[in-house]
Amino acid sequence: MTAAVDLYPTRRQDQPRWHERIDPISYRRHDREAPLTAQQIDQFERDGFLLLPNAFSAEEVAVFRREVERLRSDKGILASDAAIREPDSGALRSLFAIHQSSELFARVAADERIAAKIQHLLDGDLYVHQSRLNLKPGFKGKEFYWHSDFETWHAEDGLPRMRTISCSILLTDNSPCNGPLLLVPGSHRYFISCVGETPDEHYRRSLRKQELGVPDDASLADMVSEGGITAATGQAGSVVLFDCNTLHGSNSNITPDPRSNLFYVYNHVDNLPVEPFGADTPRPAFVAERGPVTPLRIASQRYQ
Ligand code: AKG
Repeated sequence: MTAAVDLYPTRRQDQPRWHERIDPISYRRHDREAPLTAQQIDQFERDGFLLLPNAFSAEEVAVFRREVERLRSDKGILASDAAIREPDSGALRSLFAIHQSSELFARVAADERIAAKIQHLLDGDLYVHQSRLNLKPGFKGKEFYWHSDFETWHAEDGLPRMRTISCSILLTDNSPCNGPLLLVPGSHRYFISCVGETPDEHYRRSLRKQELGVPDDASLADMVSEGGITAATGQAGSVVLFDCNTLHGSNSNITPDPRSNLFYVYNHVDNLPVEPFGADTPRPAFVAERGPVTPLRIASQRYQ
């Protein structure tokens, strides 16, 4: 097999470099069937993310939260590699592959209120590359340092192109204080190659605290001085769609109020991972689906 061309080199040089994005942002413009307005598509194109306030009702969020409690008390899941703990307190930080461990969260992944919008933006069939629940309990929930997801997915999973969108569903209110997702508008237009070689099984460390595959301070400062920072605050049930290359992160939660969010990463079926571009071995399937995949069957869903 010939190696795929690396359009976004990273973790190879001793100096960070900026590369212009080669891939489209929204692969399909607005048309009569679009489940997004022309303004929403323009906003996603310009900022690299889009907020959808109150996409799910309070009753639906209550159903999701009951399911989170069920997963959190499942001893088998808690003992698996998919359960990630905070490095210091040992508190549960993330649960991966929730679309596989939960029938309910598999249905949510296919919910037309999110998946149809992403299908339009990526123009074609989708599958879930990764899913996770990020719990940020009051007082104990720690930060996620600034990064572009695509940098890691390209280097460690072998995702070849930027044709991937994440969706975060807010399961608690995300206030300015309890560690909401922070995004840098416009950062999705440049790929910042990072410095440093990927160690073996890097995911075991990076999922708890990411230190490699993060942009250098000067690049971050430039990006932020250009685009600023937007906090994706909103009521539980709101949704954030963000491009795979938008720089994002979040602060620790030192308030008493928990911040829990669900994440789904949708990839276009033509963009399946190949060999990793910056690591010796790919990450395991619970963190990066490698296929073969069946396209998601998007449908209207009701939860009770
Ligand atoms: C990620 O999952 O890549 C994140 O950056 C999550 C950030 C958060 O949960 O605040």
